[in-house]
Amino acid sequence: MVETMIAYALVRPPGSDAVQGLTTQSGPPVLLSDLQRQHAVYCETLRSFGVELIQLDSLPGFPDAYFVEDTAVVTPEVAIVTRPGAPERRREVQSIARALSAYRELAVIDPPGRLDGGDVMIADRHVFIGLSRRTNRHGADQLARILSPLGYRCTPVEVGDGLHLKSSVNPLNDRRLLIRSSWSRRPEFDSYVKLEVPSSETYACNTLSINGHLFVPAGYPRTEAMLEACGLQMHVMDTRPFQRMDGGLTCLSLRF
Ligand code: CIR
Repeated sequence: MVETMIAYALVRPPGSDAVQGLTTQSGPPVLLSDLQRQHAVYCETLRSFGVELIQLDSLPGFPDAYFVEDTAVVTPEVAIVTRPGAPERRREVQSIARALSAYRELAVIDPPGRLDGGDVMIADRHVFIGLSRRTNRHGADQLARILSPLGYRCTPVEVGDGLHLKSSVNPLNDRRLLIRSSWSRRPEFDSYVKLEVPSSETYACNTLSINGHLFVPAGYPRTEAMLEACGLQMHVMDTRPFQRMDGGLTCLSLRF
């Protein structure tokens, strides 16, 4: 894989209503202070990777808005503003479109398309588009119609378990994928070297490889040991507050 250097990461802090966001997790409620503290750690860590942060204001009334990854897909050529699968999240995109218009030409996903950025994994010029509870075939087809003429190969992937495609697979360096073990024989990923995450550690599939660094959720020792093979510098962060809201490291930024 040709590693693209990332110049910018667009982020937005969890707002005062962030604890009311969508989640499938049960258990004690997450604390706003924990979300805010770990978000600040996240931003500082991205900065240490040589990335310039574009920091948007929080968006009152949209408690999931700090999971900015779902609102756009950004390539070197274009920013595609999504139509998030969760109706409550749809109007997060206006402010994202405004911010991204300073950096890229914009394209949009129209109804009846639904697409979450968490379902889009780009490795080299290959775009894997997860078909999930959030992303439908119309959304995937629209994205493919925008990106194919730009020279991207687009492959739909049935997500099944997990919220998004990137809950189960993410690109590392040198044509390696970090992938949940039950997906290791899926034909879509045949041409990659696979590092298989054991089923007890599936959450760790959401590891972010960026500018020669690996940003890894804390608490997954087998995955961490396996990632040593990549020879990249590893940074481990406590993501438990985000996990309670069904989020992880990739969803907290838009990187380009
Ligand atoms: C949601 O359900 O939309 C948020 N609570 C979590 C979104 C996580 N996004 C991502 O993994 N890309």
